[in-house]
Amino acid sequence: MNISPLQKARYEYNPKLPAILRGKLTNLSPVSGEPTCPVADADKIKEFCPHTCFLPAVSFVEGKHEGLTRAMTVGVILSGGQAPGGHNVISGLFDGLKALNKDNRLIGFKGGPSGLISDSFIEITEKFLAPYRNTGGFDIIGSGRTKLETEDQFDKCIATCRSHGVNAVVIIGGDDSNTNAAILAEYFIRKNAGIQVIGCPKTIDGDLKNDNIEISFGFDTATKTYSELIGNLERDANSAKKYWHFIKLMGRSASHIALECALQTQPNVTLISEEIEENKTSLSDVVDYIASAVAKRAANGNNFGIVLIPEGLVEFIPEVKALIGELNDLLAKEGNAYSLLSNDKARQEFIASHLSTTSATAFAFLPDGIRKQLLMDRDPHGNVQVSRIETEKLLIELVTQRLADWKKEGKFSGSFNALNHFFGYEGRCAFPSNFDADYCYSLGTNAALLIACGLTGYLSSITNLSAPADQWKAGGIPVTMMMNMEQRHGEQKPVIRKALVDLKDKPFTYFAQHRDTWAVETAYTYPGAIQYYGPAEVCDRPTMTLLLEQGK
Ligand code: FBP
Repeated sequence: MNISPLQKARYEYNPKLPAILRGKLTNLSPVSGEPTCPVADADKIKEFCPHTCFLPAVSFVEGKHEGLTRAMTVGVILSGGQAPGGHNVISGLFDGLKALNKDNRLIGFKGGPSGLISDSFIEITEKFLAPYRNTGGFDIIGSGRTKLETEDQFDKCIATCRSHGVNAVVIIGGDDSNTNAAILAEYFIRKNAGIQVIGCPKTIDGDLKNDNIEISFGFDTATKTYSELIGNLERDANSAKKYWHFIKLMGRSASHIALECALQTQPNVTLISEEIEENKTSLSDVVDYIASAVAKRAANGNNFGIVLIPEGLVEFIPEVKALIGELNDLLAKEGNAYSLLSNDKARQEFIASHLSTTSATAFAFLPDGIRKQLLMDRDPHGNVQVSRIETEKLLIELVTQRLADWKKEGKFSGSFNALNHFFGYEGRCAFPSNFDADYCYSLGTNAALLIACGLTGYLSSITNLSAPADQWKAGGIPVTMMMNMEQRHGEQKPVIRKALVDLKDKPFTYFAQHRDTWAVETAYTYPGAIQYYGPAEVCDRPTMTLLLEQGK
């Protein structure tokens, strides 16, 4: 048996669409709103994206629009890290295209952006797609992290598209991939290529959002998967009463995943990177904060607990952030000289000799393993690979030392046994929750419509997501609206600004109001496994972040 009973049952699931997308798609028409503006650096973004900057947001209403039924061939790529629901975006796109014109075709380029460059493809047919409907993973066509940035790559994309008669490309990706989408859309316009580009907001990290992109897909399922596991550990800890579990959670720079999991499980300590940066909390103070919670609980006889750590934490601790900034620039400029050095010792000496005094001190303070992890290759977009930095182990080591000091000083009399965990990859390919299955199918259907309307440089946007699916709204926003200028690989580049946790918004303020109680008491909540069948309040419930953001 290679199909589980759940997988078989999920093939029968009919994703819910917003009411506006449930009828005949050919009876819909786009309505343009006010011109939009980049989040910052509008003049610079306009220089890079003259045709797609300041475009209006669009929404769909009932009405007639010319050309929706023209025959189209669309290409699709999955880009970056896996996120539950990608297969449903493709299903929605396929069904949407076929609903507009049964002769429309969908071509999947394999392995992410590189498939578009090298023309590695498969035509998506109903028979091919059927076993992937409502399933997790990106295995239908694979994904990749190749950055589309050179004109040579763009020209190869045009050649590939022309060879298949592709009129539009859908890029299913996160902030970096949709930055690629915006740049590609501009290039295609500039070259008169007649190829549109539409993005779909993917990433478990939840950091691709604004008023019109309320959540990126995959965040819902991934956080529910991690929260189930955290809840199970909480119950285990509260049963055995002998371990502290230090759990690092994926999410890159943003702490949305850690915050959402904290809201769902009420652990003893949750670090929020954005707050640590705002308060300029040093590594030593972070250690103090955790050790104090351990000591307070020990004083009540509770030598157990749960600590949640966002994976990007180190990038936000002021002294480590400054160090990473210097390392990024240094590796961008002196990467060749650095890579010619024959061993770790010589490399670390080379680095230390090129750093400012403060950063050299911070570098020297870190354990050898973490120093090596900070020097690992950046990803193709220039990001430090934070998922590979073992912050949870670093914190266990430092908290153990601190508590040993406090024991000598008579400030701590309990026991401290810590176990480390990293939850990341195990949440990226789960069967999409009903929310993600519905949301993704809607994003894909909506993308087909945006293409049929002739739009380019737009992100598929489904909003009002804390309401039942039939009340969701459909439309599109220009990608440029989310862009600003940032330093990448030692240069200023136009990129989508990552949406970090807003310390003034309701999800964080709710957490901040409760965390002192959660730290001392054992106030755990156990969300249990994702449920696909049963009452809507159990199966269709969106994240607490979304509910709190939308005042529910
Ligand atoms: P995206 O930004 O591409 O969606 O990636 C999400 C993510 O899961 C991050 O949370 C994590 O840091 C990273 O991918 C890990 O990358 P890789 O899969 O290359 O190890």
